[in-house]
Amino acid sequence: MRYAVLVTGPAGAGKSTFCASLITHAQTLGRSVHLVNLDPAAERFEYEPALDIRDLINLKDVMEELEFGPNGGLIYCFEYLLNNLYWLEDELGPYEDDYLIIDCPGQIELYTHIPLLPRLASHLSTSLNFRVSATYLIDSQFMQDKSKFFAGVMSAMSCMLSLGISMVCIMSKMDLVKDKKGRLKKEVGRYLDPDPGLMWEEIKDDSDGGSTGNRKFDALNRAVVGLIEDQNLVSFLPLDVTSEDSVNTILSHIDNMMQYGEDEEPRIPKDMDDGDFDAD
Ligand SMILES: Nc1nc2c(ncn2[C@@H]2O[C@H](COP(=O)(O)OP(=O)(O)OP(=O)(O)O)[C@@H](O)[C@H]2O)c(=O)[nH]1
Ligand SMILES: [Mg+2]
Repeated sequence: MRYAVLVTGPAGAGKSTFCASLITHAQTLGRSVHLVNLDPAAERFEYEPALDIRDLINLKDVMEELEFGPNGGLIYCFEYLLNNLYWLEDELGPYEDDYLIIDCPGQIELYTHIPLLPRLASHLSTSLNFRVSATYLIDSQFMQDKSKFFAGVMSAMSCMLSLGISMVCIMSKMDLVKDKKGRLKKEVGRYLDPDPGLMWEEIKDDSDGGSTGNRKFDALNRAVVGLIEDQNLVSFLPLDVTSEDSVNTILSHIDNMMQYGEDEEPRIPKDMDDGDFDAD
């Protein structure tokens, strides 16, 4: 069985740093994982990618030759990749029984405007037989008030719905939001496993106290909270790349999501194993 984790999130959220720390950690566990770079604008990596979109197409060349800007160039690179999927298949050929960590670009255009990454995820799972999952990283420094929290959750949800695969949400750079005693700052901790309903009440109270014009957003805010609750996408795993435990917890969640290793050892259902199941 082959596994692939798409590491997504806005520009600068810490995706490449997280990929490197996952690889370091997997190596200490004696596991074989490979880095795949899908960012044609990437500069350098802590680990050499086993597969790199820059070997197929280079953003700088596209921008120069076709006179595209950076975002148009990026879309062109992805369309080129999707039109040349044989390259991906050839490159992935030797990686049987493997675990790929795929560093993705952050531009939302690739997810929602033109669903290029969703098409790639679907190709990996249906044609190339991978079990595919995703992580979505949000920088903890941007999660310090309610409106940014809602904006962040909406962007994560948009990514999850467009990819159509299981996803864990991660709040990155937690080492930067600790106080001098190493404790997590209260306002950030609150957003890790929040109650959107309670936040809605607070937003409502804020707008009642402030300009009455904001009241017209009550129904919209309530609908957004309802959506977030329905999708069950309200908790974030904290990522502190300086802590092995933190990286380990996240890797276990990802493994669990893809049922990593479960095919190798068939499991006996718990209730048949604990003795209170009588065959007679
Ligand atoms: N303190 C701290 N800094 C971090 C952490 N993760 C990333 N950074 C810093 O944040 C910046 C962006 O990190 P990257 O890993 O390049 O982020 P990215 O999401 O790959 O960025 P793009 O590829 O440009 O979208 C770099 O300067 C990193 O050193 C972290 O966990 N803690
Ligand atoms: Mg990066």
